[in-house]
Amino acid sequence: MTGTEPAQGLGPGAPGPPLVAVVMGSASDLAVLRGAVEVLDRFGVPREVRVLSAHRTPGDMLAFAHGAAGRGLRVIVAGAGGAAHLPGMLAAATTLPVIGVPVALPNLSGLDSLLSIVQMPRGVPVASVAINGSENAALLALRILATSDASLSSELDDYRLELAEGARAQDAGLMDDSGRWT
Ligand code: C2R
Repeated sequence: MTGTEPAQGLGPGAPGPPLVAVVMGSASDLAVLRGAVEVLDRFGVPREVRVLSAHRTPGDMLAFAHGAAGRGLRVIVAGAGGAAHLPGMLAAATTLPVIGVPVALPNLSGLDSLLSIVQMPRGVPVASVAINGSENAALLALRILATSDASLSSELDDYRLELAEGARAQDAGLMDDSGRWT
């Protein structure tokens, strides 16, 4: 993946210079990170998608991190599994906010990834979402962008109301006509 061409069934994304980068340690993480890409596309926010690894391609990863802010990126979503050093190493090399997505691998079910991401040393912050929670990582990135984008902020408000409507519909679906739980 280069970030400029559609990869493995991902569409091209919204047009324009990317504001959010979705980065993963391996293409095997795409099944999880796809959710983040879909959320960004739904809100029409330009994004790029990269495979970069602190372990396998440390030079490429550092070059990406050093150039990210200068290219206009505002937030980095970084997913990795196992010894998930990628989000922390990106955060070490840029001041852009980095949101980590712990990817679950079979052996330790993602607890290893989660702890690798959240246990950062003082001074080098990385946010984390739940194991495999890539949609929330994208939504958090959108909330960061929305602090300086009123139109995006109002779209996120609409989304919140949509969620509430869905929950109310579930609630209503569980009650019989007399308002009792079925
Ligand atoms: P493969 O499936 O390619 O063997 O990768 C990836 O994120 C993936 O979940 C297995 C797992 O290794 C992870 N990986 C990292 C890093 N690079 C790759 N955690 C890194 O730099 O942190």
